Amino acid sequence: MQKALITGITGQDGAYLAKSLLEKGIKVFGGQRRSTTIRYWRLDEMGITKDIEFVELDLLDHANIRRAMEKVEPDYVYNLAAQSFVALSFEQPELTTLIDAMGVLRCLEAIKQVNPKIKFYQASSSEQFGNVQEVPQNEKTKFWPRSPYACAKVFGHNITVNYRESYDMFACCGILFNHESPHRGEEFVTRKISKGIASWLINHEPIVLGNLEAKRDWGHAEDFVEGMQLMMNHEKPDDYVLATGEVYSIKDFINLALESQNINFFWEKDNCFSEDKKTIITTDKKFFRPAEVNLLQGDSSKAREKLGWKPKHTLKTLVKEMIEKDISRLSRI
Ligand code: NDP
Ligand code: GDR
Repeated sequence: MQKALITGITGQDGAYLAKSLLEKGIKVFGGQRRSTTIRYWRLDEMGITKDIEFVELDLLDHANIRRAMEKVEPDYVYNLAAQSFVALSFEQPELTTLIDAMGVLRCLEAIKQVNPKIKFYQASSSEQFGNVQEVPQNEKTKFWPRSPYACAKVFGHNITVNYRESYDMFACCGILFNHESPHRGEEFVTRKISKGIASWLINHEPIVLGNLEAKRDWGHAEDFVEGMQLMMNHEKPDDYVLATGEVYSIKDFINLALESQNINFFWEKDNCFSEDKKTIITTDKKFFRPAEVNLLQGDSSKAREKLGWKPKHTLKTLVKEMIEKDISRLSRI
């Protein structure tokens, strides 16, 4: 039986990837860091917590990572763990760098020492393109990171390529554009909107956001974890962009979300109201970032041609799925 070790098992992608690997008959080991309350809500909702073998794994501790590799003896390591919230990286730049940059190096070193034949996936990000140098962005587009998070991810990306070239390791980077789901963390804008609207339907509390003009290329996490596996099962390790190629603003996302629930609304600048003039969306400067990434649009031709990857979900169905899940969660409280 093949064995996969997933760092970041308690996160959005960790949960979707674990589910998909288990369905393919792969034994899943979930790396989790010590916490007073381990967050299994995603794995529990998917009904897979009991099928995963958990191992202590903190990206801040090299010896701990090495022990996890020795204990599990994995065929695949998917490094999904990160301080993944861009806004927080401006408040905790050093911690973000220790986890998101040095953590990758620690994983690669541990693999090199324990068994260099272990295949390694690094969760690179479209944030690395930041102040985009061309539209759309592909694997050859120059990086221009705009946050401590993105700077750390650029290091993680480059060191993965370097270990592949230096030590002939099977190490690949998936440069993934934003992907969302009903299991997205609540701090990210799409989930803030879906949960916010589900609550607004009950209590009419306005949702307070930041920059509504930023544009993103949003896909569904379920599609993206399939792409990760295609990279790991390809004959040659390489780096690939995964993206839908379609771009929407935060305002567009809100419009789709409200339309999916048949809510009549209108905008006055950055404020959105229901037809009976109740505020649905408003903004506050505190949610703006010191440096913004205004536009991301991915060109995933390479993954489509070489891996046969293609997203199945549309943004419209994703938005509907997210809101409906949040409504059903609230109705159970
Ligand atoms: P999440 O924020 O949902 O999950 C992050 C995971 O990392 C959690 O399981 C968290 O554990 C874990 N983690 C954080 N710090 C450490 C640490 N020091 N040691 C071990 N584990 C740690 O992220 P996503 O699932 O959305 O993203 C997965 C990866 O893909 C991340 O690396 C992210 O940066 C990257 N990415 C994500 C994209 C997206 O749109 N979702 C796009 C491009 C890249 P805990 O539960 O303890 O907090
Ligand atoms: P992002 O996702 O920074 O793209 O990183 P996020 O959802 O946090 O922000 C997207 C855009 O929305 C704007 N925005 C707000 N964002 C948040 N979180 N909260 C708000 O209230 C708000 N209002 C407006 C932001 O300014 C930004 O422009 C995600 C993460 O998953 C990263 O780990 C990953 O690498 C990238 O996607 C690709």
